[in-house]
Amino acid sequence: MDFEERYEKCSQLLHKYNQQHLLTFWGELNKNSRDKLLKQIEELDFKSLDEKISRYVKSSAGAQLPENFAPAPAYPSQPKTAEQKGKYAEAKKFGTELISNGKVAAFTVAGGQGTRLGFDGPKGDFAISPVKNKTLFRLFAEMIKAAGEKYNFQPRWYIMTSPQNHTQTCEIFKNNNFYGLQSRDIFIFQQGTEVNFSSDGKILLAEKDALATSPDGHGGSLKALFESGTVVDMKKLGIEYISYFQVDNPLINIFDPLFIGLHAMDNAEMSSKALTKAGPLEKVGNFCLADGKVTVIEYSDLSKELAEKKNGDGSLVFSLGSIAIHIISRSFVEQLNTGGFALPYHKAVKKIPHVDIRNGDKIESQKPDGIKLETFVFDALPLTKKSIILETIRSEEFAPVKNAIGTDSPQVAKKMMIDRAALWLSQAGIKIPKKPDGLIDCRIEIAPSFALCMEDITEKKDKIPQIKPGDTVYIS
Ligand code: UD2
Repeated sequence: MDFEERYEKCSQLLHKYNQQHLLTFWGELNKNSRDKLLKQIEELDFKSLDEKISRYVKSSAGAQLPENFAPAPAYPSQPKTAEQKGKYAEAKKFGTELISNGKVAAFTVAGGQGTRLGFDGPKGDFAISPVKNKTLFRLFAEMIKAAGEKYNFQPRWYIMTSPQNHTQTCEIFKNNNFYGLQSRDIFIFQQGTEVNFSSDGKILLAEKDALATSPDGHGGSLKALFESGTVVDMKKLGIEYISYFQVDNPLINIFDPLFIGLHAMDNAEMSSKALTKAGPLEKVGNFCLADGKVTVIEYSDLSKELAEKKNGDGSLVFSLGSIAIHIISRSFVEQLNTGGFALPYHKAVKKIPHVDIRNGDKIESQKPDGIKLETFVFDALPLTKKSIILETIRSEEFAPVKNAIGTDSPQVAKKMMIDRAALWLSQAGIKIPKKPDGLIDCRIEIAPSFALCMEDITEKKDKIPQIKPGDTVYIS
C-alpha cells in the first residue's frame, strides 16, 4: 500500500472512531514523521477501542467486584497437621527435583517507572544491599547463579522491560558483564503499550507525530511472554514453570522448592505467595474466593468496612495480602494466548504531557487529567482451573522498595535485609551482638553465593567469623 492509500485508510478509520484529531498536524509533518504516525495508528486495535473507551476511560465506576466473595484458603507457612507435614516434605522433594531438572525459570517484571522512589533509571539498577551496595539486578543475578550451583542446573532468567527502560536495562546488563551469568541465559524482552486518553475518550498525542502511550501493566507480561517468543524458548529448553517476581523485592526467594512443589503437585496453573497483612489497609491486594476461584481484590477496591472486618479471635477476615510472587505454568500462558484471552483494564488518572490539538503547544498538566489503562497479572488467577496460595513470612521474603522515605523505603528494606541475615545466623547458633535496647548492633550482609536460605547457613557455620558490636560484616 502506498503512502496515500495508507493515509486514506487510517483517516477513514479515525473518523469512524471519532479520533480524527490524531491527523491534525499531518500537513506539517515530513515523510519520516508521517510514516511514524501512520504506523502507530495502523497498530491500534480499533475493534476494541469503543468498548475500552466506554467501559474503562469514560466510566467512573471502579473495578467490577464479584457479587459474592469470601477469604481465600491458603497453605500455612508451617505445616500444621501430620498430613500437611507429609505433603510439605513431598512437595519440597518434588520442587527440588523440578529445579534440578531445569524445569523452572526466573522471571522479573521490570517495566515500571519507579516514579515514587524518585530514582532516575530502571529500578533494578537501584543499590540496596546494606554492606556491599549491590543493586537489585545484581542481587537477583547472584541468587540465580547460586541456585544453579546449589541445584546443579543451568538457570535461565527472563526479564520484562518497557519501551521506556528497555535500552537502558540492556546496557546496564552489558556494562556489568551480566553479573557473572552467561549472557545467553538472560532473555530481556519488552512489554506492550496502551495509548493514553483524555477524560472524554480522545487518544492523546505525545508529539505531533506520535501517540501518547504507556506500558500496559504487569498483566501485559502474560501477553509479552507469548508475543516475544519467550514461551517458545522455554518449551525448547523444557522449562515448565515460571517463577514470577517484581523488580522491587530484594528478599525474594526465586527458586523455592516448597512453593514450586506444591504448585506442581496440585496441578495448579498459577499460584501465589501471600502474607498476613500488616494492618487492614496495607496497600496490597486481598486474596479472596469468588465463585470458587481465587481472585485478588486491590486494596483500593475493597471497602473500608470489609477490610476492617474481624473474626471472633480478633484477626482480620481478609487477612491475606498479595505480594506479587507467583508460579505460573508455561502451558497456562500458552493457553491464555491461544484462546483469545483479555484481562480487564484498570484505569489510572495521571498527569500526561501531551500536544494541544488547538495550537500544537505542549501541555504539561498541573493536575492528573490523562488516562492510562493497565492490566494486572493477578487478574489471570480466576481464569485458572486451579490456583493455590502459600502463606509466607514477611521478614523472610518481602521488603519492597517503592517509596523514597517511610513505608517500603530503601531504609526499611536494608534494615529487613540485615534482620533476616541476623536471624539466619542466630538460628545456626552464631552470636549476634545486640544493643541494650535489643536492636542488632552490627551491619550484616550474606552473599547469595553463601546462603540462599536459613538451612544453607548451618552447613557453613564454621566459615563465619565472630561478629563484634558495631562490626560491618560481609559473609561470602
Ligand atoms: C503491587 C500490587 C500490590 C502488591 C504490591 C507488592 C498492583 C496493582 N498492586 O503494587 O497488590 O502485590 O505490588 O509489592 O499490582 N510493572 C511492569 N510493567 C508495568 C507496570 C508495572 O513491569 O506496566 C512492574 C514493576 O516494574 C514492578 C511491578 O510490576 O516490578 C509492580 O509495579 P508497581 O510498583 O506499580 O506495583 P504496586 O506497588 O502498585
